[in-house]
Amino acid sequence: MKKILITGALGQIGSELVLKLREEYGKDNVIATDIRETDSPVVTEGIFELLNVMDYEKMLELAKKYEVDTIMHLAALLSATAEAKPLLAWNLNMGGLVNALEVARECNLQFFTPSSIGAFGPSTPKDQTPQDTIQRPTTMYGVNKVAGELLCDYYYEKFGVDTRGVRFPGLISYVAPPGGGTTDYAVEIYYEAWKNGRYTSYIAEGTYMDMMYMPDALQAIVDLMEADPTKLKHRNAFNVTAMSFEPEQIAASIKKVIPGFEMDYHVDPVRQTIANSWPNSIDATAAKEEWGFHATYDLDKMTEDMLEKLKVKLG
Ligand code: VAH
Repeated sequence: MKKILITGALGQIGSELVLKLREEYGKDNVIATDIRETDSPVVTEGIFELLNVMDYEKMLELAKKYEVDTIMHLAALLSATAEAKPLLAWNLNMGGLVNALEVARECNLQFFTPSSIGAFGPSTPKDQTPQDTIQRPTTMYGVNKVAGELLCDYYYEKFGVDTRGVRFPGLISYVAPPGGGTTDYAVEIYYEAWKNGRYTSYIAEGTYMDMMYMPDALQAIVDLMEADPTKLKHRNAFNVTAMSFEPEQIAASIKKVIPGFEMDYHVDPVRQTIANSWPNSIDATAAKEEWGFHATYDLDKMTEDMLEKLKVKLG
């Protein structure tokens, strides 16, 4: 992996992954793309191109123009948005993925795209969900993620494309707020705690979900892409996680820093239904054994860093 094209570069993962890859591989070796331009450093401090991932010809043109050897496909609608607009989600999430895989096949590129714990459903074992288990998700996002995992396996087996991926848990970050996810409450709570000292959670007490701080997620992507391919038995969709918590636990962690913080609940039935269909905790043994995955942030260490960074960001 030396020269990388990234789709969805202004999204929650992309906004930080682009900056990390520019540091690791050099500014001229990271081509950030998204459907819009903003004043983000992703646009202003390196190579940026406008790209709608539904435009295969443009994606192919950019891959050839910059002579990339890797494509990281991040552009997608997240779970709650996908549930509100299921056909748009199918067309964008699957159409964009097929285009990116076709560009990777055509140009012989290494390929990364994230799956999610959303790829599991109510009939999946909920605690310490295994790497290989039943996947019958009941959301359009989950259907997209399972289909995406299978498609990436197919492009590896059939065309020899070096596809790799992880099943991300909820990702928590302070740079670009997430949009349209179910786990976003675990990001919003930090912003609200800092600004107002209180938060109303749309996810119910006792709802456990896997989570990870963004620095660990970014390192996992780099480590997987640089891993020895002969060691990868699973290749795509590795379970990765750092922690699993329910709203009361993240509130308690925040209270250690902001003693007066208060939380109450106003449950959103749509996102609660999605969250209920997902695991309580997943097992990341395969990722640890096959490419040395490890997380460095636990809940309290993440809370400390998030609130520090928001203090600077929000003043
Ligand atoms: C979502 N943040 O909530 C994403 C993620 C596991 C959750 O896929 O849709």
